[in-house]
Amino acid sequence: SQTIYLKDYQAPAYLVDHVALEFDLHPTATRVRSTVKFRPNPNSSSSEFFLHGENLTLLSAYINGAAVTPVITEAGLSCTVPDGPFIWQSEVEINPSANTELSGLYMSNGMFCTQCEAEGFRRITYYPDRPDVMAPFDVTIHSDLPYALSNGEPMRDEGQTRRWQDPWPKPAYLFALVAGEFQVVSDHFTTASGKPVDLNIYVRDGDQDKCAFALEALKASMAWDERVYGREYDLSVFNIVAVDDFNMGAMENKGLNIFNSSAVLASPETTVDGNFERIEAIIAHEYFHNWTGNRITCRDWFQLCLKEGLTVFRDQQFSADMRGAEVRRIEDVAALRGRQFREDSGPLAHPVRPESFVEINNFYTATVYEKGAELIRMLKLLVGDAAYKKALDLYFARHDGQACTIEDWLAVFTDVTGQDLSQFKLWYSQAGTPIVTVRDHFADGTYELTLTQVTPPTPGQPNKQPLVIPVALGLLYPDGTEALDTQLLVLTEAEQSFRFSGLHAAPIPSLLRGFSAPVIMQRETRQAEHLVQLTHDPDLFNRFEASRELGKSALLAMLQTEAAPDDAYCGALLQVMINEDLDPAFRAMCCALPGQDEIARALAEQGQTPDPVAIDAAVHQLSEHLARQGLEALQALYHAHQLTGPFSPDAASCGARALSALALRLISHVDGGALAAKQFARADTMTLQLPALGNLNRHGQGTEAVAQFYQQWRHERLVIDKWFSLQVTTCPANKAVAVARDLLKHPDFNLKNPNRFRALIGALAMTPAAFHQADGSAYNLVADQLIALDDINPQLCARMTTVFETWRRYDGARQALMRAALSRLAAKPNLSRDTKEMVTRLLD
Ligand code: BAL
Ligand code: ZN
Repeated sequence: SQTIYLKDYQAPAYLVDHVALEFDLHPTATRVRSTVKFRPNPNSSSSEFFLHGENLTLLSAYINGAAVTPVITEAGLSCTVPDGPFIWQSEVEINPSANTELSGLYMSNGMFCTQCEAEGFRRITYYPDRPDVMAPFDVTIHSDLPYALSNGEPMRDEGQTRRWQDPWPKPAYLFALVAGEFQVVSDHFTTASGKPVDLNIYVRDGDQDKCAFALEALKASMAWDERVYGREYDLSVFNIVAVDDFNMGAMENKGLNIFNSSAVLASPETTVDGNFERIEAIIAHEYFHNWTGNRITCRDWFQLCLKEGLTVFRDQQFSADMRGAEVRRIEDVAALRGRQFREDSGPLAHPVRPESFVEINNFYTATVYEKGAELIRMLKLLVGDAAYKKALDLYFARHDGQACTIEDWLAVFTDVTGQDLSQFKLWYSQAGTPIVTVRDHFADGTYELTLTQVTPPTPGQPNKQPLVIPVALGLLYPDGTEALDTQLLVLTEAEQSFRFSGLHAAPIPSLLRGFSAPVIMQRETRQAEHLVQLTHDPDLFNRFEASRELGKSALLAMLQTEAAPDDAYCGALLQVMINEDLDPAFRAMCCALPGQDEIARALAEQGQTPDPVAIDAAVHQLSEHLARQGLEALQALYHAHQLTGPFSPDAASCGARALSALALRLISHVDGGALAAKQFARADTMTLQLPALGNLNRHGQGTEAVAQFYQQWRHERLVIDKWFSLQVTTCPANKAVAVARDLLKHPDFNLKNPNRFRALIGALAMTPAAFHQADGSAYNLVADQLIALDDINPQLCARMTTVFETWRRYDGARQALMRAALSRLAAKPNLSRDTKEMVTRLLD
């Protein structure tokens, strides 16, 4: 397999002025005719004509109307072409039914559907399939199916021939086509300048009652982007299609977003609160791509963070406005740490802008997306809100219709502020999570704070330079009063000291408020200070941090010294839980115990070897202790936060339900599931039903309810995904492999459906105590399934190998078992390029 390098980028030899595509749709023999107007690129010295193409049968090819015979390889074709502009025409045949990779044109439940990002278009026809070649597309579809959709504006319907015109030049990865039988749910939006837009969601029959929430989220996103970024929609129609078989969450194709059905369909009966939040964010994310991704795209795939980091940042801003900035920030940081810090500390660590890849699909990562968004958040903090807005206005004005780079992006900030961003730019090229160590000293009314930054080595990058790290700091007095309002310290060197005078007592530093930089802050644990912060820090994020630190200390003490559960910590949590001055959503987040993977990571950061089975036992013990200590308060809390009236997924209602769910989960440790059984019996929404079932199963009371749940929901695919996951994540950890083995035999298990595969295999692998059973049985089960999946869907298989990315954290026996499982996968005959790249990086 060939490695591709950023430094080798060459401008395309030919540009495209126009593309016309004509499809004769057929499940096993679709014909695609293309007519492409090429002209030599004045900015390229090459005249070599190469078109990407994979798995295509070329039937005919013409240049300026004369038949030609190109040289064909596995990757594409080359051909002699005239000097000057010319017209290329070709006809190919493809087989959508045989396409289990879900890249290119494929079938899902009898419908035709496409996924072209990153390099799927070359599986549809021969074309320069690279994002810096942008062109307007005309699409004609011949099919007897009731609906046939593509990008842009619909032209007049001519019976079984449907035509679409997309006036906005776009790269091939944004092409989309969908055809099938659908139910359509519609709405309208009028843009700020008064242009009407038809909004449609196309779904399978039976799902039409699950579209209302997504439509509302879409309208809110459209209005938000006008208000906050001054970006209006630019077509008369915006279509969304829900597809059951889809590798990603969703895809931002111009005017025709295609969604994994799990990322768009929602109803109170079938969807939990967390799904509503996720759907709202993904709808916004894909919509926002219309400007950050589509109108301004990436020059090459190394620049992926240009559109993804910025669009994630924009969807985070949107969700903060919709649901509360502080609570959303806590969730976003928890996700960043859970996925990106994990990635950054292991063999898969890579820069936000990678410098090489074998298969670009392997770089749709938490680092590119979530850390990419953190870089933009830091940039905004460093230049200020007003300059950020000016820079974005300049970005849109200067680069509309272009394929850009990170250099272009940073240049608008430099041009607006005059700031030299060369050191900041290191964030894009240097992998790894910086560790900032804190030392402090107080004497004679002066507090001195010394911060040291070190970024540990990552694959291919042994030596790191100091980064620009914005540290938002406040100071508290030991009685909880404020000694210093939030200030922004900017670290640029390996070590820097800061002094604060005129203080009447040694202060408590409230560091990295709002998580102002994606770093690990290390400071000697001081329980008394964290207890003050937990109740007094004006920065809610740092209250949450204090709770995390206390929780980690309590659990580490139990694991390392067999200490008893920490009463002071439990007492403090119960105080927060019942504090009516605080938002219930915040209380629920702040008072959940740290996740098990977080504890394992904390141990690894201290140079110790985590035992996931012991961590699971300690978390259970601590939960039970907390529940016994606060049983009456928890019962009162549970009952006080039962909502009456019709279900609403708004932030306040979700918060109340989250708090009562936390109470129920703790109470179940004492009553063995009695209250959960009552909730399960009366639940009329999934947000009530699913956690009740989880608690029953966690305490050995789930058998009947699990069967009943299946009977109730067997016709709802997305609910059955939950049913698969729940059984492996809530059974005793040492039973999970046996449960998973049984479920693999269930008639509803299907290796070809990515959601179902993740629901069972992904869930097992992401449950630490189940996955890390000392006998290696879960590693083997996952490896067996990945070996079976690789031929069917290499992209998903490669993605799922990341469940092994933390293998170096564990003891020698577990390491050997994980290496053996990965080596078995590596040895599979005809291993895909996708999976091969991943196992090579994992084992290196
Ligand atoms: N561009 C791939 C899906 C997404 O990030 O929206
Ligand atoms: Zn995106």
